[in-house]
Amino acid sequence: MKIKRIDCYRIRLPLRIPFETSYGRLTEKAFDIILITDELGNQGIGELVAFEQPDYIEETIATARIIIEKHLIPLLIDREIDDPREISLLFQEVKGNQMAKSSIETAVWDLYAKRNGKSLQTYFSATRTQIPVGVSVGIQSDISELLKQITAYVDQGYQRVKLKIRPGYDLKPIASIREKFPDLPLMVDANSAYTIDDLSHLKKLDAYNLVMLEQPFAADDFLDHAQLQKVMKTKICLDENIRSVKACELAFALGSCRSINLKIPRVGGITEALKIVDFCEKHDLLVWLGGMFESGVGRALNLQFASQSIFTFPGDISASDRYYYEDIISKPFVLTNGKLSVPTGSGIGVSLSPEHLLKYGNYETIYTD
Ligand code: OSB
Ligand code: MG
Repeated sequence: MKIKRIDCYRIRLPLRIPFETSYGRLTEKAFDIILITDELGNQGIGELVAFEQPDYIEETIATARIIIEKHLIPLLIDREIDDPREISLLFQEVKGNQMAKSSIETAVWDLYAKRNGKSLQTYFSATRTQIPVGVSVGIQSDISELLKQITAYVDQGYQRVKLKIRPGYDLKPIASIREKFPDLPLMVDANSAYTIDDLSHLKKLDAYNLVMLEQPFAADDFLDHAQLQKVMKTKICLDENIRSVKACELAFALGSCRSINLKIPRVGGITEALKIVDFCEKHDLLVWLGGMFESGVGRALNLQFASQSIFTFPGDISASDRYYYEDIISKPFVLTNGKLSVPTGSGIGVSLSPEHLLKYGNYETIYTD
């Protein structure tokens, strides 16, 4: 196939509840929806999930746009593409910038599946139709407000809760949740807010039967995480560190973690994500699918990917109404018995809502031949 045209919607969706982490507060999610059209008029859709601030990892939506327009699109056009697995090789000369790469790579996968009239999950030999999901809860200064939120999510059926923590906001909220929900699958995510000096403090988390502790230390640290994992009973999970299968190999070799939060955009796309799934399967590392406050487009992709049988642990893939008042796809995702359904159409399986795209964003053509 040949790429003939690339268009983009630049969207801002207000969040229903502001999302606070150890590094900041998000009230609105900005993202780009990228549409790639082939010579037959088929269209693949990808989402650029980077944030506006470089506070989760270094990439931002603005840097990603430059990488896409100046460096990735020129590599993509004027050539015959037979298989989406070629894209990650093609992009290898551009270093880093995984979210930029992923927005294009996943759109090409969607395009390819649509050309062949197949659901994306068929390319992963995946057959599950209902995916168990969890919810990630932001920092709430008021504990009773926190408990109210968690109670509502548990009542809705979410199968696992992840609490954001930071120094000064950890033992107390965790103990309050445990008191009210002794058996709830509960985990915590620090987004790099601690250092090895907090080792003995973090060891106290072992008392709360947490399913895991996500990313306590810096995004480029493997040694301190290994030191902590050695003395903690609770599984450590790496998120920000994991940009490639190489990072998984390193983490595994050093014993830095026993679980991997896999986000397709943070590793540059589907092809690299599949390598990570293989590696985790081979080495008995618990792998599960994380989220980036995606719109329905990224969520559909995540559900297609999470339909592989290895993803039994509930991912950060919540229903549309956990994040947004209105989604930009025609049918928002709803929670049924703690699960979301894998969309059944071809490719990622969802169609866009033209009305909502224009209500919340602007349209621009970024390449035409
Ligand atoms: O650290 O996993 C994280 C959201 C944005 C950026 C980083 C993270 C998160 C979440 C929520 O925890 C995931 C989601 O529900 O999309
Ligand atoms: Mg995380």
